Amino acid sequence: MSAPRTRNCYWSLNLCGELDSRTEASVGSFDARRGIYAAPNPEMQIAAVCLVVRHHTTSIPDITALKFITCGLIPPPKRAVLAHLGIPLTPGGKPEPATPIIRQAEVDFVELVKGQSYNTVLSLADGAWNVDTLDLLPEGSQPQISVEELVAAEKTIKADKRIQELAKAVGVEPEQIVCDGWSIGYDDRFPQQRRVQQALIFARFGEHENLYAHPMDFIAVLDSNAETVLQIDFPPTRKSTPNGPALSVSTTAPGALGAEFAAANRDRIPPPKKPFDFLPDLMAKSDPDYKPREGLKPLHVVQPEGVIVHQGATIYADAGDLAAFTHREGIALSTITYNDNGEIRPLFYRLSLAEMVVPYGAPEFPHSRKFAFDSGEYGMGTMANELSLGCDCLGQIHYLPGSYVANDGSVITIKNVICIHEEDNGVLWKHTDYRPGGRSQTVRRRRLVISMVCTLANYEYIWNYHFYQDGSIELETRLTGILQVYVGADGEPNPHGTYVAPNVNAHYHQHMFSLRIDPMIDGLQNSVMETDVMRMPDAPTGSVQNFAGNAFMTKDSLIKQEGSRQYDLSTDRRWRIVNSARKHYSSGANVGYSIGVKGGMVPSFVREDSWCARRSGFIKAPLWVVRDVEGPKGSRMWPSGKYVPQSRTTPEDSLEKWSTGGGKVEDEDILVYVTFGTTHIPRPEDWPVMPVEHLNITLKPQSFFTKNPSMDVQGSKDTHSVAAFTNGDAAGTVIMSDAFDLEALVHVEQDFYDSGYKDGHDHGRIHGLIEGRALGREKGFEMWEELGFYQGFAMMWQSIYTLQGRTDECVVSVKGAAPVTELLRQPRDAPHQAPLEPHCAVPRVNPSSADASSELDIPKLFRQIRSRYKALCATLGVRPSLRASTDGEAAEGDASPTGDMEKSPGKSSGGPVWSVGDGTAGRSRSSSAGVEISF
Ligand SMILES: [Cu+2]
Repeated sequence: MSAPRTRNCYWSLNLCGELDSRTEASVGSFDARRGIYAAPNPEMQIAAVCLVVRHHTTSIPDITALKFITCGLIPPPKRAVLAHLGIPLTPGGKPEPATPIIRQAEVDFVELVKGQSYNTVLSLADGAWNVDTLDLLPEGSQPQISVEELVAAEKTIKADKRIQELAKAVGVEPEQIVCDGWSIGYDDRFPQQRRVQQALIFARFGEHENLYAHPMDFIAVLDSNAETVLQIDFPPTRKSTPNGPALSVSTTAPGALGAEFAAANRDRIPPPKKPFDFLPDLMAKSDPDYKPREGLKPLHVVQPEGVIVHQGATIYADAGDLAAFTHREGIALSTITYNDNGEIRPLFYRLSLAEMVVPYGAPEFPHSRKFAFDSGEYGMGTMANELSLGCDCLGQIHYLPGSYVANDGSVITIKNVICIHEEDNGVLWKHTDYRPGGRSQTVRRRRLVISMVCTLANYEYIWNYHFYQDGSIELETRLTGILQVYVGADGEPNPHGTYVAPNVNAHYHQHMFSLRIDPMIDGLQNSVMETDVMRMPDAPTGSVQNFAGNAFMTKDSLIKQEGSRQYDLSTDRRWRIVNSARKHYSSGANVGYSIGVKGGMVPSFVREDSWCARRSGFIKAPLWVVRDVEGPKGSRMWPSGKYVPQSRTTPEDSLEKWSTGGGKVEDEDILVYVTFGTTHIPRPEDWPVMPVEHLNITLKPQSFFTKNPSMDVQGSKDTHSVAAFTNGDAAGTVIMSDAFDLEALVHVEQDFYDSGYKDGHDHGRIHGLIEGRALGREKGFEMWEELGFYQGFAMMWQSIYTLQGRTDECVVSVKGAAPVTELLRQPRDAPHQAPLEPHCAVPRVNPSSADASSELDIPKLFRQIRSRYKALCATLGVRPSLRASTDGEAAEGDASPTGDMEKSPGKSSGGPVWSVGDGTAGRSRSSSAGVEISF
């Protein structure tokens, strides 16, 4: 049955659950549709299945006391599911006709009396479950460790008398003992048939306080079925020696079973007492310096018109089978398709986190057995949190529940285990035509998020599957929580860890994940292409083929046989899943999806034959390609085998063994496993709770769509976005707008720049004006001082002439000189040439501001005035005394204050001036410019 699809329905996927399938949920435009495994709700199904198993086993003498470990759905055959959903197997082909799907469940349980483990498969017929098979698991196979077993470990440890004595000896009371149950890792001192855990022990000195701040100096091993302590191991310590740190024991190999503390050859180490809380009320009590950070304003995610459909064209989640949850993988996404302009194109049959391991780097026993397979040994789903609206998830959220089986066969349901919502993720694409008047287009990136948060004792993993409008998918893994720590003695050297706090040793470790990709790129027959980017071979710089030496190219190699591939940084190696049955209309390449691994590529640092790598072969390579093989209990699934706890070698049914099968993987129904991770060298800043770390693996269309499939996404202008800052209040402080939101925050840097620029400009202008005015005043003083001298000179001679009654006497000493009276007369008809009445010609205001178009030439005016003065002096027979300068230059009559100003702005190289601004202006005139007037 195909989902109804409109043009605003793009992504389609099923969240394939344990036993449930048809939750009729509808939030916003999530379109619920009847699932493929039609069955009632999971709680009823898990309980019903376990009841049938219990009844069935009553007649079997070897089975008396049951401990249920897992109960889940066996994935139906792939082709039947695709036929049922109307998804074609070939590019543009027709789906196969639907056939009935028989739902099957499987249960793993432990028989407590004999300590044996069983697997049973049941089928649903006419609404009733019937047992099909019941198999005793091979000796030593252990189903995953249940939540109840982890919790029970603490009870067992606390109750143990010897542990109580050991704790007491370092000041810890019995009720203060706490512990984390852990998978044993690798410890061949215990038979595999015995169901064991190790227990990492801490002290807790107050309710809810951070117990990891107080690690104890011994580690126990317990029997999970008998609930008794089997062994207490005492890690050795290190001492500094001239040859480097030396252990207190002779070897990093395991000690003898039952060995006493003395064998560790060291002193007891009391747990550090200093509290390192993470709950605010406890921090307020325990840390005198603690003060809640202030100033954060509310940030709301508002989706007034609901979710998913945005302006008629964005992403769309068809969450039909809404159980969404498996006890082992947590989120499992199935049958992901993309509606490419009406053609439903299959992409991925199933995506999930199939396995992970966390190897620690300290070699001394028992730290060396510390490497947990958090997915395969505990179950990522069973470790999941119940999420909290408004804390874990913002906006309009659709939650899905998840259920798993309890030891007694009842059901444990986590109500809000999977969160589905939309997020803005910045810009999807943008271009601006930079030319004047050019237009720009910005489209926001909206993503659909399907997420889950899991707590693995001290640590947290956040799993976010992102679906984008450009056809790409991303698995983002976020790591947070509290570091796994052990106690360090005072001054103990620490070559394999970091003291994140005094005596709190966080060992180096890696987080290695295996993403299982079951691809169906335009159909089931797919291949994996490896691409290396390289310099053009045999073409040195200067050669005919590559004269400039710049040429580089790609080399494609098809992976033809099952196996693994290593990453190669030198060739920027990449992989893509392709379908050779369809080519891109333009690039000519096979349609495909590339696997972006750069957000999580990491080499493994444990040795290939280490305890850890023997069990976790998947960490040996970043990429694995194998055939999918469907058996009676489903496809190839688990990289480290189905039964992971206490395994010691590479299981037959595991990725490493499949990859050596030599099967053809060209144009086949294949599986791709991607190993990604991070190396965690702890920082003190990771303590007491680690800020989140991100790893991102992407699946991106490559030659799959004709062009960017998100060109149809509309640009939008968010009306809730406002400027982050206003002009400021009266006190000059910046005020944050009440309507502050994300958009404003995004622009905050530009806003700061703009306001900084404006402030700087305004301030600079004020200083420029002050300086300019001072300079102008100085220069103006010089000019008017000179002019005043000439004017005074003229007025004096005019008075003398008037007194003596001379009118047109001409004492000609300079050829062509005009009569004195004429020289002295103010030529009102030509004010610009008025020589000795300068106030008529020389402007008293800044001509540039009075009249920008003024053609006034002050230097020219000064030259004219000086000429007339010299002519007058010649006529009168007196020696001219030019005021512009006292040196010889002045005699030339060319030096002018304004001329100087033009030549060297800012320098006062003209004649001496009275100082300005000192209150003595006009009175302390320099005497150097001697005035000699002779009659
Ligand atoms: Cu870590």
